[in-house]
Amino acid sequence: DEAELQARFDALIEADQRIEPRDWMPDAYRKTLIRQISQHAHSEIIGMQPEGNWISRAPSLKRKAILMAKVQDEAGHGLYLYSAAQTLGISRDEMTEQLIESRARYSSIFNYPTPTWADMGAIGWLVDGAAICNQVPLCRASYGPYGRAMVRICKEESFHQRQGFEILLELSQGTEAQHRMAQEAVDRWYWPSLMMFGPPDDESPNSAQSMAWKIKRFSNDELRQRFVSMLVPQAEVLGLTLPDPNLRWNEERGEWDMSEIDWTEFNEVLAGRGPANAQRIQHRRDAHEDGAWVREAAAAYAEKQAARARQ
Ligand code: FAQ
Repeated sequence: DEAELQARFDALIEADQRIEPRDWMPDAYRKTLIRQISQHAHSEIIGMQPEGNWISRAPSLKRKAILMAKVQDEAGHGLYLYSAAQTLGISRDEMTEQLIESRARYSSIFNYPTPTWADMGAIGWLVDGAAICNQVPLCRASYGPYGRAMVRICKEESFHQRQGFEILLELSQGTEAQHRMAQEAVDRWYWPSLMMFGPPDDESPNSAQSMAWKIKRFSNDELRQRFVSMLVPQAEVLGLTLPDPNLRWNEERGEWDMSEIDWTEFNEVLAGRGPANAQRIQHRRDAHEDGAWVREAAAAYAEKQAARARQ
């Protein structure tokens, strides 16, 4: 009966074992996973746009090839994640509808524009850096298909972060104008990248339950702190400054003191009023409509094959 199934589920979680698609799971666990995994998938897909903007304008053939490979990786991540969500009983069509009708969330970070080439460096260094900090612990998420997808995704994100770091390093050590461009991109992306970790712990409605289920292993603020610890020495190597005059190590508390994050900005972006929200969704909708003929052709082909098999 239900109580027995619940007890078995609780024991698996307690023992750090994995829950697999055919296992019984509480409805709320299924729902929260569909929410998080589909949001994550949408983020990867929408996240192709800010960098896609620079593929045709990359400063060299080598840079262009690298950027194309990175953006293709993001498409791949989106597809694994949609597949992981599908194992929970939601269809890919349903998730796509939710996204293009603006009923689903995706990461706030992808609603900012990319006016210069240095933004490609800042995205790799800061956005992929934040993604790694957040996602390495997700490799141990209690839901099997999600945790396993994260392993490969994290390996690719590490490469992405290094390529961003390398772009910034080269610009930082370049001409004065290049150095300035690198610094301005870091100034633009630093605060939004800290917002990627979500609201502060005391305003994070989902954290406690997700941590009890071992989907999340660390709180939003813990991961944000870990990210800052990673950035500080790297910024020094880059010769760039993190745009927070109050950033310093607090020996007593054993954490970084920092300025207050502008949560009004975060909430505005979540409400759909960030600098590029409308453009991102419109682009995704147009791409979906433009792809209608491909879906129709694939369906017609599958139907023909099935009819042949029946003969
Ligand atoms: N943006 O209670 P919590 C990438 C929402 S990396 C938008 O703390 P939770 C790689 C949250 O959904 C980016 N919404 O929620 C890449 C919830 O709303 P809901 C994607 C946000 O789930 C790099 C509400 O606020 N990574 O794509 C954000 O426990 C470069 C309350 O928040 C992932 O998705 C935000 N920043 O913790 C691609 C990682 N923060 O659903 C291309 C997996 C919070 O109740 C280029 N996700 N919200 O309506 C997670 O780890 C978690 O879902 C958190 C949020 C940590 C994001």
